Amino acid sequence: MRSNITRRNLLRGAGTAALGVTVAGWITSCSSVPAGNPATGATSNLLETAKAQGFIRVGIANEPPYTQVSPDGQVTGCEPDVLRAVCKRLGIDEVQGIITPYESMIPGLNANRWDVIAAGLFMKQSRCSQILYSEPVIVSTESFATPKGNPKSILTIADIIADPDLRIAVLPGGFEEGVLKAANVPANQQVKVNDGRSGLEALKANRADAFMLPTLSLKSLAESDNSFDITAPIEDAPRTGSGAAFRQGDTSFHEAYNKELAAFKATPEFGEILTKWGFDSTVVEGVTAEELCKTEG
Ligand code: 6CS
Repeated sequence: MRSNITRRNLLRGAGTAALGVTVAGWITSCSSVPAGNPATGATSNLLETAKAQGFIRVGIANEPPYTQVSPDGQVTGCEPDVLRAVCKRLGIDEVQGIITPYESMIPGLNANRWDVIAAGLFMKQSRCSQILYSEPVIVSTESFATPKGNPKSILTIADIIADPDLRIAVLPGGFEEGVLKAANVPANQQVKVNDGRSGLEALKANRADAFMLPTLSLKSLAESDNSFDITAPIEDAPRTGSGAAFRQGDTSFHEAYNKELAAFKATPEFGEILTKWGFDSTVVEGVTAEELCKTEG
């Protein structure tokens, strides 16, 4: 499926700290959607504004298969493809992708740098208390990447806790970091890496003994790098999933989106998108955001 996001629609947000470093050639007008404010009760009309301007801005990561940006700037991946399909049903023709680290996604959303997150930002208590998640689109698992043969036999979080000499690479502010923190894995056993490729580099350079990332993300990395093994899904990592995420003041958009998402899930296209990106669309059936928002961390 070719996205209708053209090269000009991809911006690179370097995170709220750097405030909007954008990549020349992909700059396009940013929407000026007034954010709602749950504290004052002010609500925005994101839906009408986005329909009127013809686009909505989405925070993404570029971590296939959840989000993928091709060399010519095409923004796809499981979550943006579902977002695009549901937004079209809402009368919003285009989504503009803004690449940003996971740790910046919620601050950037609440700073009105983008209007929605569709990046596989997994649901958990600390996130669900800050933003409004749609009902889940995917439920997925976590694995470890290890050197070939998994020489340190790292299969579970418990294995890491049992050996203080083990070092685990994780993304800063990522779901995996939260899992290690909830399991009381000491900070000195955690090696912070910026993305999938730098996690694999940490393994190769022997700066980490394993790298924790979603199973399907590691499988995507393995398509172009055969230097590592991938464990089975980590048994003592919590199950969770993701969907689109909105500002708490955008309640009317959130409601309209969920209604259209439920209708879209009943169409063959939903399953086609998930299958294309390697997800099993049946796994999310019957799973709710309320349930996944109980995930610790
Ligand atoms: O929710 C997160 O923070 C994690 N989600 C994905 C798709 N990859 C890594 C990230 O830490």
